[in-house]
Amino acid sequence: MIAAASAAPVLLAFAAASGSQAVAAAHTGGDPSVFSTSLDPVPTNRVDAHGSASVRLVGDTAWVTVRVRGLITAPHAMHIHAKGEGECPEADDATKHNGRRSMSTTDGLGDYGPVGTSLTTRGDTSPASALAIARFPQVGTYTYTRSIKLTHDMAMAVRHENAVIVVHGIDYNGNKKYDYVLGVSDLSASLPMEATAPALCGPLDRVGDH
Ligand SMILES: [Cu+2]
Repeated sequence: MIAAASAAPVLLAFAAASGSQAVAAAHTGGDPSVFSTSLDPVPTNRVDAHGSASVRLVGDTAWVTVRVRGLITAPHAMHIHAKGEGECPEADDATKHNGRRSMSTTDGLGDYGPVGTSLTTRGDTSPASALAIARFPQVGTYTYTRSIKLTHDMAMAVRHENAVIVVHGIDYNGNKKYDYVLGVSDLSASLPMEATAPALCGPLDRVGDH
C-alpha cells in the first residue's frame, strides 16, 4: 500500500512534464502561422491597382492567396522574394529606363531580394520559373490560390518576416499593353521592361504582430 501511494504523484508529475514539452514543440515546429500584407503600387511605375496576399505556413508547406485588382489584361509574373531587407522599394530607388524614371526589378533588389519562389499557376515554383509567363495569371484582376511546398530556406525567410510578395507587369504609358516605352527588360532580352517591372509589392508580416 505504501509503495502504490508514493508512485501516484510521480506519474502525475511525468504527465505534466510531457504535456508542456508537447506544447513547446508545437510552437517551434509544426504549428500553423499566418502572414499577410496589402499589395501597394510600386512608386514611379504609374500603377493604378491594388491587392492583398496571405501565406499560411504549416511546416514548409504554404497555402498562398494573392488578390489583385486593376492591372492590365496581360501576364503577371508573381514571386516571393527574400533575403533582401524584407521591404518594398521607395521612389528614390528608381532609375532611368529609356530615359524615363521608373522602377525595374533590379532597382528594387536590395529592398526585396531575389526571387525565392515563383507563384506559378501550375508546375515548377522554383526561381527557374520566374519568367514562365504562360504559367502566371493572364489577366489584371484575379484571385490566385495555390498550396506550395517551399524550400526550407524560404519557409524560414517567411517566418522571419524577410519575405516580400511582388507582382510584376506595368503599363507605364497607359496604352493597355506591354511595349518598349521603358526599353528592354533587365531580366530578359526577349521581353519589354513593362512586362517584368514590379507593379505591386507587400512585405509579409505575421498576423497578430503589432
Ligand atoms: Cu518578382
